[in-house]
Amino acid sequence: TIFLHFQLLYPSEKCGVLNVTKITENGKKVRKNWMSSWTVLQGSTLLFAKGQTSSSSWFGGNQSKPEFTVDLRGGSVEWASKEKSSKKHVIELKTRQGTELLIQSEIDSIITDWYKALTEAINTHAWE
Ligand code: I3S
Repeated sequence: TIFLHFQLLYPSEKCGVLNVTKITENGKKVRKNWMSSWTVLQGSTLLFAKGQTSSSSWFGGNQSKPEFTVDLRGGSVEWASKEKSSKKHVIELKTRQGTELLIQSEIDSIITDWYKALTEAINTHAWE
């Protein structure tokens, strides 16, 4: 499957299951649709694959197609304000293309690690 091949060709720097929703797409506000998503950070690309909840399912090969990808170059991350979401531990990710995402985990340490990893990826690839 595409996702498995991507995994083998480009080993990920970070991956895990996060709750994700878009709030803006190409500058336009869209309705929230929180979903649990297998998330992979590879270089300046962040991939989301719907329905990936365990690593064993990679090898099953079903549903491993990336749902969407985000180009982090020129983007920004910050902790989301209370107006953006009532959930705890929410990161707001803005892309240069005008897409805004909220990324959340119930687990404090997991989301803190993602915050660091995303910030680092954005800084590392800023001049590409
Ligand atoms: O920012 P909002 O509109 O209060 O976001 C909530 C809604 O999207 C809600 O769904 P409905 O479209 O059926 O109203 C979601 O179930 C909630 O999770 C959203 O709020 P949080 O605070 O969880 O991001």
